[in-house]
Amino acid sequence: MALNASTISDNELFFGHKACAGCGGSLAVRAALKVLGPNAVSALPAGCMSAVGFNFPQLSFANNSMITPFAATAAVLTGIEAGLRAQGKKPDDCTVVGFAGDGGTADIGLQALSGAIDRNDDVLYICYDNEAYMNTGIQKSSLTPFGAKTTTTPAGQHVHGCLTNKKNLFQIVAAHDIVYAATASVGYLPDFVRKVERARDMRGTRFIHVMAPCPTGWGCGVDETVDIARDIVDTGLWYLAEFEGSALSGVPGGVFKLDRNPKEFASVEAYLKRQGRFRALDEQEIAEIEAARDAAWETMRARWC
Ligand SMILES: Cc1ncc(C[n+]2csc(CCOP(=O)(O)OP(=O)(O)O)c2C)c(N)n1
Repeated sequence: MALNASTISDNELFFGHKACAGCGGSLAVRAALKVLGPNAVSALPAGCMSAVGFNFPQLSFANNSMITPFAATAAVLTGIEAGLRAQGKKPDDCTVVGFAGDGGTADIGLQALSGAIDRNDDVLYICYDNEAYMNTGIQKSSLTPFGAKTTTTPAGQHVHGCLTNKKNLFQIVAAHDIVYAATASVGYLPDFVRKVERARDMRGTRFIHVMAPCPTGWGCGVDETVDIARDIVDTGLWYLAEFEGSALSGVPGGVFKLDRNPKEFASVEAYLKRQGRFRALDEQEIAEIEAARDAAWETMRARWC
């Protein structure tokens, strides 16, 4: 019998998704949608989450959701929000939310995101960061960290993976004086859930940048996702923070806050060594990564604490 929407019941439609085992991105999307509920309207650009979530008849989104052009996540969110407003829907009842990868956010989608923040459109934008263009086979994005091997930053005898540093997306977004921005990690899920709840209950543009490991691209075990997502925070290579813009904090330029300020960091070397993508790094490069971490924390502690 041919499969189409009229021959399939609602229950049969929601079979789950097609993500790789251990996918951190799908964990982030699932947790966020549990907070936002069935009335949320979501938009996803080309990337893993749209590729694995919309395989008819195995659709995994139980809320209204659509795929956007790669560069247009935030612009489509703007349109959805205007449409819901025209229909008389109350923003408190249905969050308009985007889920885009690091490539779709920090590279190709950045100008659309910047425009939405500038207009202060009433939307929530969640970037799940797996540190590369994973859906097309692990190419470097501007959020790929120094030293990571990808198909476009190979590791060989002379060059050991990615030569550039991770772009500071959180601070780029905060520099817009956005209402609310936060960083998070699927390794600290209650913290992420709390931030989604906070963002849900605010109006204007809100942004959450959540670290979401990808075992396929990172070269780690499929049962290590959550542990590695904790480890990256514990090593200080990622951080949990919030920014409240001037509209929320009343302070010109806004206020940054560190949600976790570890007295001691976990071993960077151990974190790097458990992932195949960093296998080629030598001692000096590992020391450089540690030094960059220390410099970043010195600045954050001096300015935000
Ligand atoms: C304009 C355009 N360029 C390139 C592509 C091909 N493409 C589809 S998904 C993807 C990778 C997306 O990477 P990211 O945004 O980091 O999300 P992830 O796949 O890691 O979830 C690319 C390059 C496209 N769909 N549209």
